[in-house]
Amino acid sequence: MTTAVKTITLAVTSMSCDKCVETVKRALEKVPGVTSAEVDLTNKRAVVTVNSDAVTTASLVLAVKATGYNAIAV
Ligand SMILES: [Cu+2]
Repeated sequence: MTTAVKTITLAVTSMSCDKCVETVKRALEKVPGVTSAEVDLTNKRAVVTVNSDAVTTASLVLAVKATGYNAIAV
């Protein structure tokens, strides 16, 4: 089994507190193939580590949008 590890960085807008960060982080980590997500409130960035090429930036953006926040690829 091969494991492709890569990171995808997103800009996440409209987060205002640690609870937002937690919500976005949990949503991202629920996406199949995501091994971890680090969400930074100050820089409004999410760095997502994935172990599958099946995980796309678009699918991560959708996962964030489903929580009510907005994300764009950077
Ligand atoms: Cu908040």
